[in-house]
Amino acid sequence: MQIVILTGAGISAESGLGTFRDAGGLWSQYDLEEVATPEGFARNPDLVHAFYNARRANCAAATPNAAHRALARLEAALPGQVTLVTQNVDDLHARAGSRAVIQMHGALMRALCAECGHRWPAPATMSPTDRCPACRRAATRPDVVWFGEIPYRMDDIAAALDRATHFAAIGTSGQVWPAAGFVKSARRNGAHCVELNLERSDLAAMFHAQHIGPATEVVPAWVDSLLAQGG
Ligand code: BJW
Repeated sequence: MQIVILTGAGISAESGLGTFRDAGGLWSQYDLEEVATPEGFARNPDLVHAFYNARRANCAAATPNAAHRALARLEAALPGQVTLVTQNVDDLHARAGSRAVIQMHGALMRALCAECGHRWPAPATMSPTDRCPACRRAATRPDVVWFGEIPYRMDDIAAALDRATHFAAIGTSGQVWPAAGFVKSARRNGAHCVELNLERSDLAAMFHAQHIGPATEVVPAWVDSLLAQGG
């Protein structure tokens, strides 16, 4: 069994972290062009840093929930057979005990120098005048992937999708590419594809089955059923 799991903001919703596109989500409060594009950052770095500083504080105060913990349990029970790809920039999978996590949209808790590419643990509060510890230039930014930028570790993800026998998308609306295309790739390669979400997503027809409900309920139950199949 080779299982690829894609998670989105919905898995962290019950830990108190906001989703993007649900009613009351981040994109109803902020203009994504202003806070999640390189052009927005160039126009107003103070605003963008304030947006991510607040989210970093929320993330630090949040704790992993039963869905994060269930995925860590799955990885521990099936060593070498689980690839966890998350679009989330929070660190709740790692704090729940998952080891092999691909954070394709980066990490809130890391800083990146836009000039020299150096990465380091982000301070709680970042500002446009912060200097890179390696090259000393004031070109620091959150190490997250904005619209128009290329997500991380796409080669590793493509290789995992190529060998997948099972694919699960958890708590993601399927509206952002390239992650929205993963189900099609996995399915083309013969994987059994399931969606776990509060509601059917825009991509629902691409999946063989749905598990509808809050992640803290449907994810542990799905993990139990996979392990009962013999792993
Ligand atoms: C629950 C729940 C509970 C709630 N239990 N479920 C035109 C057409 C097609 C594509 C494009 C286009 N124009 C531009 C593009 C490409 C663009 C794109 O996709 N745009 C779309 C808006 C159309 N994509 C990009 O630019 C990407 N780069 C790219 O394509 O590069 C080219 C390239 C790729 C590959 C190889 C080579 C070249 C980059 C995308 C970067 C996205 N960045 C963000 C911000 C990151 C930093 C941050 O966090 O601030 O990533 S945007 C935001 O959306 C964030 C998320 O990771 C991402 C996905 O959101 P997610 O996780 O799905 O959240 P929601 O809120 O949408 O959904 C929540 C779901 O949870 C819902 O379904 C709920 O029902 C559910 N839920 N509570 C279970 N308790």
